[in-house]
Amino acid sequence: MKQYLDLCEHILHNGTRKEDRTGTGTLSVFGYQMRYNLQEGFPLMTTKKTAFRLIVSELLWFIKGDTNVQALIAENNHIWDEWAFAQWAESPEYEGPDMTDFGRRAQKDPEFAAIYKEQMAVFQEKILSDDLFAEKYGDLGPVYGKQWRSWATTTGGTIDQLRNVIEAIKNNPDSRRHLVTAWNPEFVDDMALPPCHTMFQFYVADGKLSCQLYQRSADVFLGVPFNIASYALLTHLIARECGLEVGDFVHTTGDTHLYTNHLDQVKEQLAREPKKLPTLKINEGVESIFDLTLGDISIEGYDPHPRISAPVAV
Ligand code: UFP
Repeated sequence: MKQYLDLCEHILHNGTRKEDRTGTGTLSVFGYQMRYNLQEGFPLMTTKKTAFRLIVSELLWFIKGDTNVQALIAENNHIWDEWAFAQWAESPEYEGPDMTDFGRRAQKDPEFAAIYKEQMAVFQEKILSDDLFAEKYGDLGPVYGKQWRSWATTTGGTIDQLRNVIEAIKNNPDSRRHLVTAWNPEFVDDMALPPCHTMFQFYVADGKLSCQLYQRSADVFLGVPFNIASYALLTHLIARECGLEVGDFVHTTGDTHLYTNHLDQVKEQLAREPKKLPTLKINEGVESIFDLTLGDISIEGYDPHPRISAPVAV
């Protein structure tokens, strides 16, 4: 994962101080590209432990076209909880303590953090036990799953971009139109978070499938390790579906930033020696990408340096 460490170095040396939506402050560069040859191993961070299980669970959730956090919470995956929680905390139905600006306040005020944690536990329990509640507050709007699998058309129909791209790769591999886009301008304002990974394209050459992602906004310390592994996994899954080997994952990023409260953690990571990349294992008994579940995908030979924690900018 030298490419990733080079990116961190590049931002530390060349990044411009830039304010951002979260009020945290960043060091940022605009426009960067990394390339991972997926034949050389699975690109999961070895210089810090990264939760592969969460990456698999989220990707399969996108692939199924789901946009409700209920299924994620049921798999003990909490990466989208805050966005759904906000919908409940801001609704007239919410009767607990004031949760205004809960993300930032919880980071600064331990007393509030404990109250927030309690309310979040109540929320998670309600999402799991009450389907009507989950329908109302667990849905994140027309986020990735919706755009990938059922993009709404002007004539009242839907487009299954993912299924279509798989068919196109199988039937017309040389096409230069193997694209899936999550950035739907009509609905961006209805989404809990406008898509960060906005568009991806597949490319077939020499029997190998490559994928390039355009990511408009990239939190290099916390988000990017997940994003790389997620799209590497997607490339493996689509290649398998289409009877192809894997080629490269090309990661192109727009506003590419390190939050200023992640700099010590980045330096700690940079001081570590990368290890051998792990390998991906997929249950051969399941044929279709649409039938895979969490237990069907695993990683072997993953022996990373320990986790490095850092505050999430919200
Ligand atoms: N972010 C990522 N990758 C993701 C994701 C979010 O890096 O997959 F969902 C980061 C980028 C940015 C923030 O720091 O989350 C989103 O904020 P904004 O919408 O203001 O770009």
